[in-house]
Amino acid sequence: MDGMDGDDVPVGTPDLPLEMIVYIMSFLHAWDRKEASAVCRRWYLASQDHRFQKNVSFQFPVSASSVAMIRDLGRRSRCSLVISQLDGSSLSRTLLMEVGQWLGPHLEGLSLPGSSLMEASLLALLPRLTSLRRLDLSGLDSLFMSGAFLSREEQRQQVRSALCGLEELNLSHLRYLSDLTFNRLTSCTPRLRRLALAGSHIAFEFDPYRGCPAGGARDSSALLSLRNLRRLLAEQSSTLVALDLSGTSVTPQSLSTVAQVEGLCLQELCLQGCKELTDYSVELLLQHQVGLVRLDLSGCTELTSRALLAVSRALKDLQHLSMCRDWRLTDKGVAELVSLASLRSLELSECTHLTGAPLVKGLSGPTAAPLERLAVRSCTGIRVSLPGEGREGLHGTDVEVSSLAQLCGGTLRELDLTSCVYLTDLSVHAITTYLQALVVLRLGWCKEITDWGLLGREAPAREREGEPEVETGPTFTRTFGNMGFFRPPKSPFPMRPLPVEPTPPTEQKGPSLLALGRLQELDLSSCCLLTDISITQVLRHPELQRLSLSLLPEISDASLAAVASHCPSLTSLSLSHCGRITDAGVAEATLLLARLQHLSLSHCENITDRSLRCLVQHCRRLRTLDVSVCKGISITSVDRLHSHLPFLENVNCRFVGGADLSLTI
Ligand SMILES: *[C@@H]1O[C@H](CO)[C@@H](O)[C@H](O)[C@H]1NC(C)=O
Ligand SMILES: *[C@@H]1O[C@H](CO)[C@@H](O)[C@H](O)[C@H]1NC(C)=O
Ligand SMILES: CC(=O)N[C@H]1CO[C@H](CO)[C@@H](O)[C@@H]1O
Repeated sequence: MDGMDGDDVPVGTPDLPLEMIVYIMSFLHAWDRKEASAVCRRWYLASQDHRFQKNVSFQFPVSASSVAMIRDLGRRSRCSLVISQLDGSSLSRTLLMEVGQWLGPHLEGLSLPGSSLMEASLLALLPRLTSLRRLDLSGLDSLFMSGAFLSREEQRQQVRSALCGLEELNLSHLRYLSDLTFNRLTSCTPRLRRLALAGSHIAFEFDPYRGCPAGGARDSSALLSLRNLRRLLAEQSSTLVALDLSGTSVTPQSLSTVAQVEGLCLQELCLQGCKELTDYSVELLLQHQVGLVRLDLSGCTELTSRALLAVSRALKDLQHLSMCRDWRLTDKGVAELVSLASLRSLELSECTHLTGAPLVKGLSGPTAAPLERLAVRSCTGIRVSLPGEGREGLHGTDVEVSSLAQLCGGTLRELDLTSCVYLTDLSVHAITTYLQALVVLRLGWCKEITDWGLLGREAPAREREGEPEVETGPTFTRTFGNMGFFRPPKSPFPMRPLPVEPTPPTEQKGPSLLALGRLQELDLSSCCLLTDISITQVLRHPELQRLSLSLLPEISDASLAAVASHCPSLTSLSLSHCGRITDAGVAEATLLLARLQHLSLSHCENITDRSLRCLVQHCRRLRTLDVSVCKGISITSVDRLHSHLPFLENVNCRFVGGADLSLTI
């Protein structure tokens, strides 16, 4: 990229017509297009073509430089903003005024996390946002505390005429929401499709302030009552399809009255962590809401397999089900659920009684559609006694994972096996053989995985027998050309014909991790047997954006350098507790990782201020950095970062320099 500046065309690129550049850019991922737009003026203009402008979201904290950025964004036709750390300061007010002035009618989404904003600033902005589709006011207690938000009719009229097209409203985590403020706001948004009230204070049964059932005759100025919520659901039932009541104290009776609101046909319902819900209340809910496509019942700890069975019988169109942390669940009902032809995504993480057998059985059934997403983190029970168990070197977990991998075939995009601690290299081989469409793979804390697993090779016999490795370490060639093709274990299950052809053995790309060429996220944290031997060779994923190699004490700068040069799209990298990483490695890697936004180097004892200087120089987009417990880093350099990196939101620097550590412990 040397020799290029401002308006020059990249050296060697013919002066293509703009339409041609636009056409070429249409083949790029959005994030690559963003990079390309920084190359020269013509490429920038091409990247501004209306066809790319549909759904771009910009995220930044309040700062003097973000005020300047708003004007640039004003040239776009459509975008969304996520602005954090807004407060009552004049800088915040200026920023919002600029947003109104430059982006007003173009803004599609606005979210203000971690802010404490006053009513006046927001009321000055909202009337100008005439195309707004999504508004997220979650956690903005400062807005609702006084109870006066939108109390004047003339304000409401202005806001209503701007927001009458609003589709999504997020009122999660609000302590001071009351019937009055809720009604004033929702009267300005008559056609909501999605409403989130997660973790907000809703009085479902009893009004403690007035000592009477919630929703007596009058609207409360202190609480949001069930009666009032039902009224809104009824009024907007013709448009409303998604409701989030996670983390509220919704009781079985109140859920059933919500489900029975006339005309309400929900497609998405999120009830995470509603601990009072019972199996019976789920059955009642499903009698009235049979159109649900997405249902989240995670953390509803009273639920058992009866609820799961009810779901699989009532919801014929169900696509996404999440019942993580419902630890009473057993295998019962799982096979029926997985047989649902519509099911695409299943999350059963931390359901520790679950085994893999019903998943395998359900997926082998005639109606089962291939899953796209499966999360079974910490399901240590995925390990049943099966015909294959006891065969030499073959673990129950591996048998199940191998069968799952074959059955999910080429459609699985996301697989979370974090903390499935019995899984070994054989499972990794099955994954790389059958699941080559994976975009997300999480294998953190699967501590038995070794270099051989990632390399797609069998461990030498002496290693398998548990003999200590000789000092020179395993030998391997740098090319995979002559690598033995790994044949996955013969499955003990009756199988339907497999859709995936095994990679021919002559191919360079053997079933090592290299075979998962579409990976965007990979978690190998705490797979502590992994070393430079595999990491330097098999992490070559051009689309990889998020990578965790935390808690790998063996890996060194060689791994970091290899990752940096072969994974150019990385935006998030975690190397915490990698004690052998040094400043030299960071210096080399940062040259290549200009897209990095999140970096963790916590507990890396050989990292010093020199690394931070490299970050300032080369990783200008950094948003979060964790350097906690890095003895070699001084608090003065951390302070310098804040003034030099425009997007930096958060630096975790507990116990830097080492000094405080001894004092605090
Ligand atoms: C735009 O992005 C939001 C989330 O960022 C998503 O929910 C929505 O479906 C997207 N809309 C389109 C038209 O792609
Ligand atoms: C609402 O906001 C919360 C907190 O900011 C967020 O976690 C949640 O995903 C949002 N919900 C929706 C439906 O956008
Ligand atoms: C590679 C390297 O320099 N490792 C050093 C990291 O720091 C520890 C002690 O702080 C040394 O023992 C290592 O040699």
